[in-house]
Amino acid sequence: MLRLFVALDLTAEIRQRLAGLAGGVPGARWTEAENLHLTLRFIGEVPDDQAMDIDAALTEIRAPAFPLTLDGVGVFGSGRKARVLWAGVERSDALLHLQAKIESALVRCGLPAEERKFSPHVTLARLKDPPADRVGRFLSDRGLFRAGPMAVEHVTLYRSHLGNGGAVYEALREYPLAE
Ligand code: 2AM
Repeated sequence: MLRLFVALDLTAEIRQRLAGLAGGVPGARWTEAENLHLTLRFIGEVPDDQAMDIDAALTEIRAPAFPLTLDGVGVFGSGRKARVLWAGVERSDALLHLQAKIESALVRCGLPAEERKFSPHVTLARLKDPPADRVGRFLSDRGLFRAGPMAVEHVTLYRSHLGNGGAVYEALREYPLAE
């Protein structure tokens, strides 16, 4: 079995900018700069032969390259139930189009359709019982964050290895987007 997800890679420059947002929230587990990415579709555990079908289906996707700009920061959950701090993405029809193509390709491979609406974000930190005032201060201090635009020229199929020190992401394959 392999635990898979499809994501957009970010440039080293943008990852450094994002890593620079870290700090100020007690108990937050900040994503390492090299692990920062934008998930397009979490797949989860699949058997090896289905992973091969997924690879073939992703190879078939035809979608144009596009510019991506990160914009603002936010939180999933609220108060002491805040779970994730994230950087947001400027609205992009090309991104939504690409994500929809990936979703339908994966459903054709036999995966259950994703029921949650796609909300593009880059996870900056995972939280556990954070002090609400510190989360609020993080959001107001970093609210003007913007980075990019960067050219999105491929999508990446990742394997996630779960371990005690947190998940390790292994890039299995890149699928180019059209010029
Ligand atoms: P995230 O985008 O909010 O960080 C690998 O685990 C990636 O898949 C992460 O970026 C993670 O969330 C995303 N993901 C989405 N749904 C998930 C789930 N049910 N379990 C684990 N990761 C999930």
